[in-house]
Amino acid sequence: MAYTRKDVSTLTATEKRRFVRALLELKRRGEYDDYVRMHIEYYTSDGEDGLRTAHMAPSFLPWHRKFVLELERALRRIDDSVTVPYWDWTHLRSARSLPWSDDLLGGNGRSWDQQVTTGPFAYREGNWTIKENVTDGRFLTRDLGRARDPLELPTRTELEAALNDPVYDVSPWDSTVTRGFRNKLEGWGTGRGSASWHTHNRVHRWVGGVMLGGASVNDPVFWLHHAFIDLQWTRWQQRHRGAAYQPERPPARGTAQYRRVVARYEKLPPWDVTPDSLQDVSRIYRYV
Ligand code: CU1
Ligand code: CU1
Repeated sequence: MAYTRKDVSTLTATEKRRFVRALLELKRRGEYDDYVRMHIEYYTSDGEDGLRTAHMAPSFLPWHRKFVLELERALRRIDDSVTVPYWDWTHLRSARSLPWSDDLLGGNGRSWDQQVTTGPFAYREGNWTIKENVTDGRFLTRDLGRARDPLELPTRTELEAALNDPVYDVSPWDSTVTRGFRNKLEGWGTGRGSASWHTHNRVHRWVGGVMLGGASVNDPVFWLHHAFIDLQWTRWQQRHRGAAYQPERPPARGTAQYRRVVARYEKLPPWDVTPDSLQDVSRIYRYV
């Protein structure tokens, strides 16, 4: 039986408590930081050599689908009632709405050092010390809406524009493409500053703090954000029946993207799965 992932605004008090408790237990065991490390390790961009898997590439969606699934499996080994909820930022658009409540992820960072001081992940609670990629401090940081230079969350219209694109991705399969569902959702744009951050990327910018870089997994909102991104892939498939992951075949030897992207039937590192095998997960979970 497939389990369900819920909209965070529909969680009961008990569901919130159990989700938080499972995250804290995973952190206490030292396993949570393995996920932070893995995300840092796979943070390869266009400008670097080598295979891109997690970002700026077609496999952005299957990579994060598998990544959330692995985390969710670890949480469910601790408490089998737990699933990763999703944050629909087209509806929950304020720093005072969910998921920023004291009984879930806690609130904004304080003004002078962006330190989160409320909720279960506040440093002073002693259960959420940042261990990977510590630059400014060992505490969780946020700057919701970016106080000094305010920024809005992406709109429903922007998300719809991504969902309406019937093509999954196009050559050269990187952060520069302007067509295709994948980059319209991942959100690499042209121009400078906030005008160039769209959809998925813009949400990372809006949350700020540790969510800005490769160590973004240090903020548990990462999972709620990526569950919602993952839901968009499912919606896109429903809207464009028969459309599938691209590229179907690997870029040819001698071309710029040779060995830089994962094709539909190739292995998606670090796992022994292909993008094709991750296209339909309806037997594992579904969204409500
Ligand atoms: Cu990522
Ligand atoms: Cu992300």
